[in-house]
Formats: sequence, C-alpha cells, structure tokens
Amino acid sequence: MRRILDLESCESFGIKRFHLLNMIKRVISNPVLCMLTVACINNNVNAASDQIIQDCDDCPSLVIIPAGEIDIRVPPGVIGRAHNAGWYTRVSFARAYAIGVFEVTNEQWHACIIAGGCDQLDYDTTLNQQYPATKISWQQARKYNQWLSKKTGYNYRLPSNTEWEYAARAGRGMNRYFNVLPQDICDLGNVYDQTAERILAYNLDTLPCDDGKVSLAPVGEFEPNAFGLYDTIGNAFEWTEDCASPGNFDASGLPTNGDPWFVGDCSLRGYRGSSWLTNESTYLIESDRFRDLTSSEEDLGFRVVRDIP
Ligand SMILES: [Ca+2]
Ligand SMILES: [Ca+2]
Repeated sequence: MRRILDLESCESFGIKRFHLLNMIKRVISNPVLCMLTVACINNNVNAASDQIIQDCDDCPSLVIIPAGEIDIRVPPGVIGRAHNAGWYTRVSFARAYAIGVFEVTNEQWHACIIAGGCDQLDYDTTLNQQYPATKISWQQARKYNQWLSKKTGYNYRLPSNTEWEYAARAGRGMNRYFNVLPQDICDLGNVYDQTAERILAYNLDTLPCDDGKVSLAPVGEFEPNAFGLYDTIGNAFEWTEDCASPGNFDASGLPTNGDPWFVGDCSLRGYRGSSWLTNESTYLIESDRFRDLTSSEEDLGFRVVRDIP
C-alpha cells in the first residue's frame, strides 16, 4: 500500500491527483484499476499508456475499450416504441477505441474556452471544476471535440450509441441501469435518490437507495465499471453521435460495426445513460433517447471518444 500512495509518478504521467485518489479508494476491489495503479506506481509509461491515455494536461483521460461484441436491443418500427421491446442485434467492434474515463468536466471545458475553441456556457466554468460540464448543446460538444482534435492531432468525437453502450455496460446487462439491482444503483452513480427527494422535494419517485448527492456531483465519486469508466450510471446524461432513426421492423438498419446510425432525423441526436434526476419510474422510451441538437439541459453533458490510429 505504501507504493500505491506514491502519487507523483502518476501525476507526472498526467493523471490528476483528484482522479488518482478516487481510483485508489476502489483499487482493491477492481482488477482494472489495480492494473492502472500498479502501472502508475512503477512509473512505467509504456505499460500505463496501454491502459490510460491523456494527450495533454487539459485533455480528458481515456481508457481503451477492446474489440468485441455486444447485443443491442432495437425497438421495432418507430422511435416512440419502448426501449425494452424489440429485437436484439449483434454489434461487433473490430477495432479498439479509447473513451473518456469521466464525463468532460468544467475544468476541461474552461481550458477550451481559454484557447478560443469553445463557447462560454451560461454558468461560470471556473467554479465546480470537477463537475461535469452541462447545459451544452450537441453542436457545442462537437466544437469541443474539434478543438481537441486540432490540439492533439488525434480524432476526438462523440461515441456512437453502440460504442457508448458497449463501454458503459462493460459486460453487465442491457437495461437502463445495466441490470444492477435497484437498491445497489446508488453505489454506482448519482441518481434521483432518497437524499435528492428529501432536500429538493420534487415529489418524484426515488430509487430505493441513498447516494448522498442532491444534484450534480463531481465526476468519479462512485464505483467505476469493469472497463474503468465512472458515472456511466447517473450524474449527467451523455450526448452521442447518432440521429433519431425510425428503424426497420426487422432492425436491419442498425449498423452492426459500431458506427453511428445516420438514417432518420439528424436534427435530433442521441444521448445515453441516466442523470442525477433519473428515477426508475421514468424509464426511457426510445423517442426520449434523442434530443434536439441545439438543446442544452442541466443534466446533459458528454464523454469523448478518441480513435486509435
Ligand atoms: Ca443523487
Ligand atoms: Ca453519466
């Protein structure tokens, strides 16, 4: 354990102390994070870079999602159908890709503002720096990725719906909370829980657990998934690349290679996951998983994907 607390070598690799401390809190129970931390304490950049990528000081830290397969449930016919009805379609990812460990934070967004690449948001991004950046339109998220791509020379972009699902699910189940038992969801993310209702009194149903967070929370405060991603459950919803596709009755339109689905209404773009306002009773139907690309919501942010050349 003494070596695990040697944070400076990790910081020299560009992993922030805040995030390291969160990792270390959970390292014992998570083999993926254990690998990451051991790589850090050995200051072995080559070994660590196999697991975590950070292309600049202000860039999001990334984990590599290996090639593989996932079953996606595609609702039949129209986008208004329920998400939990439809056909399973096998999607195969032939190549690995890198995705943000965390939702993009205010600190990272502010670096983009300072550099002239991003819009000022309607709140002060110098505050709450480790909170996810929200109230961001799909178009603004794209500008951030364009700025990051130009800055680093790598292709940064939003995930497709299927890339997001594959990375977020990390081997768990298919439903909104990845088949986690309702009483256990608060271990994995910041949702509309008993604390939120007690303080906010929105008179909404709550999940049957207490995550201790009234509203939006700093990234990385809950358990990561098996790929090492944080907050894939709760905190902020996350934009994706896909257009709102009506689908076919046999679901044959869904790209089976992990690409975004660009058929349909591309003024509506996908978002996935759940948020601090999410409770069980408002499980998303498919039409609710897309939003006007100009909209900005207090519980909608994003997570970047970076292609691996
Ligand atoms: Ca909460
Ligand atoms: Ca999230």
